[in-house]
Amino acid sequence: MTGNRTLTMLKPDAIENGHTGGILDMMIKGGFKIIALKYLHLTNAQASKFYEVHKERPFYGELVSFMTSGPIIAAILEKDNAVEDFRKLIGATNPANADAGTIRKTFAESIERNAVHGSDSDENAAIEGNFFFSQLERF
Ligand code: FUP
Repeated sequence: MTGNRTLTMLKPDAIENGHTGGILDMMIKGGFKIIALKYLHLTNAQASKFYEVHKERPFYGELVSFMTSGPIIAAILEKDNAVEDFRKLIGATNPANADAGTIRKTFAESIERNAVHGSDSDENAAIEGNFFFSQLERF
């Protein structure tokens, strides 16, 4: 079942820039079904925990600061081959390198303010889904 699910966030830049509807539309038209969804403003502790794997990276502090700069939308999405297909739909981390027609090419500002998150493995999709959602919040 995990192989069919991924976790996404619409990041503060995407919300601020009014791209919520456009991005969710691309996800749904891309064949992803919304299983769970919430609008929230991460605390410093929550964002630090979510991005713990990056804590030794030079951009960690800025990443946490950006991710707590405004509200986000978190969602669990379902589709066959969800993790890989979703990473294709969002495009490269740096929108300058992302393919035309991808979410990041269309909506992201920069490598830091890159509009969306997508899990990078089935294992992390499950961990990240559990970070945001209880079983009662999944439909
Ligand atoms: P991705 O899996 O495409 O989201 O990219 P990474 O896991 O490599 O990075 C996680 C987040 O860290 C990115 F979405 C944006 C941020 N980041 C930077 O701010 N600077 C960098 O050089 C690389 C990543």
